[in-house]
Amino acid sequence: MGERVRYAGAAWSIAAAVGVGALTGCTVAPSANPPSSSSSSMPGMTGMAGMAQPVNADAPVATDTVAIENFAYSPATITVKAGTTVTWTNRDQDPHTVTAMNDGPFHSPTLNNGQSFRFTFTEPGRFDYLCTIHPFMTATVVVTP
Ligand SMILES: [Cu+2]
Repeated sequence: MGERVRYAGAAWSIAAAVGVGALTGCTVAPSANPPSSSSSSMPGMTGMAGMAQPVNADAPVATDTVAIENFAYSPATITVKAGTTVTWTNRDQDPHTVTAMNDGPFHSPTLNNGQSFRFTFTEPGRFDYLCTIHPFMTATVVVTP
């Protein structure tokens, strides 16, 4: 009796191994088909790529001046050294704000056309901000030591 049980157990484990092998073959194939959904940090960029945007459209720019125009911050990402005062100027007819996300340190009043906002960055770090009136307007200040 003991012999039969042992034999049955061995047969079962072979079947299980084959099953696992088949499963692995199945899962590898589909995941290899859609390759790089990797750089999906910016969903909107996929559509803009077809509009022949410069590749470095959102590359960091070393400047302390940001224009707000056409419902966007320009440049969208800037780098400054700690201690730098950054100036934003609204060039749109519509009002905008410069408001740090994640409880960040700056929060401008509403800026009307031609008005500016200044903030001095003392701490190194990455500061994402947006316009509270048009929350799709986002940008970043990277402060280096
Ligand atoms: Cu705005």
